[in-house]
Amino acid sequence: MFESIERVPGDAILGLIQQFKDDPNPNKVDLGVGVYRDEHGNTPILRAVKDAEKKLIDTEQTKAYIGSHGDPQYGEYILQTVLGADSKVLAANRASATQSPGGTGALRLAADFLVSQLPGKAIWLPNPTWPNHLGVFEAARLEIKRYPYVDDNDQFDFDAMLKKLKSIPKGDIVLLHACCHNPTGFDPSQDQWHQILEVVQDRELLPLVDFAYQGFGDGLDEDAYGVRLLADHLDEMVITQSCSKNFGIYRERTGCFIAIAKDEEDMQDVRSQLATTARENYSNPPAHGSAIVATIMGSAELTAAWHRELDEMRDRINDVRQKLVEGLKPHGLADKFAFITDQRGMFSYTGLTEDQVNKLRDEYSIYMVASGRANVAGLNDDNIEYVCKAIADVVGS
Ligand code: PLP
Ligand code: TYF
Repeated sequence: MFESIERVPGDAILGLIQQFKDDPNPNKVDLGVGVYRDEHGNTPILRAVKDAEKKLIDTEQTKAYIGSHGDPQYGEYILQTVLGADSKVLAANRASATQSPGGTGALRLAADFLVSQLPGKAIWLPNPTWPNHLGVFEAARLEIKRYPYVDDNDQFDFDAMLKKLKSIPKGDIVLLHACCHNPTGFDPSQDQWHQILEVVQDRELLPLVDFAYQGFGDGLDEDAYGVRLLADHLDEMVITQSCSKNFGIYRERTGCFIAIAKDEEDMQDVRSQLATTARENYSNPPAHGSAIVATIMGSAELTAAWHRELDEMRDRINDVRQKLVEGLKPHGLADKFAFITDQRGMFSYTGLTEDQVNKLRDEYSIYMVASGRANVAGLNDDNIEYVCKAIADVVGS
């Protein structure tokens, strides 16, 4: 039977991990997959996470099923982190949290829920977006449409985005990246978020806000500006959250699907459906990551430690952005790449073409995504000069 099955290529971004590993060049630089790296190129376990795990070893009482919505205490902490402790949505009991296997699991829950409960609605994704959005939504048979996000020079094109959003059929779903847009690094300003809100209200759209990098842009609260603005002014929206990056617990698969309804009654109806969606996918979410997060957030000391480490990660990323532009100065390229310091999060759409990306890989063993997306967290004092020289070579300066 299996002889008729076709082999398909793997995920292009994850494929870079293996290509990089196999490269014997001692000067190789990994700017590919979106995991944070410290100044030594490592992705260490946060101290707050290690301490929480030690605590858990002694205090964890059971490994019995956690329930389809996951740990309610974890859900409460995530709601407060995302929406703000003083959120009027929380005060009115209008938000439901369903713990999910990572942000990807939350996206799949969202897609299955939307297809089964709001059939006939298309979802509008920015172009470009994280490629797995397409994979997850296609797999769930959600109809996908696109709105532009960058212009021909790979710069943020808010006017084009807004113009398209204004033409979306009433009642459709629009996916917005809350912060640290993947792959471009370009985020709407606060003023632009207000304009997005106006269009969403006018077209009666349902926003799906993907929040995978809270704390990696400008800070936990700062990065939540757009999400909280929408939540404060809309009756209904959905949010997919991830703890992979901001707690550095990528492989623990820890995320959350949040649904906001117009009142508690509707919220409970939605919530009941989500339990079914979760059960039909994987029954119960994995518990270790959410236990780590809840342990940290339940302790003032561990929360302070986590905040310090998150600040460190964010500061390093923003510092390295400055250093990259400075490093390009001697090559006469500082102005051309000045936009890199305006971008936020790990990713930078560099504007490099696929040919230039290939040349960087083949001649310098510098790995980035074919679209020209670089994970700037892969840069450090040891490799930044080498990377700047290589970029100057491939752009022909
Ligand atoms: N959404 C975006 C935009 C991402 O970049 C990622 C990255 O992995 C995710 C969601 C999913 O994250 P997770 O690893 O928690 O599934
Ligand atoms: O975009 C990235 O690099 C991260 C990690 O299928 C990732 O979001 C990439 C591809 C994928 C899963 C995670």
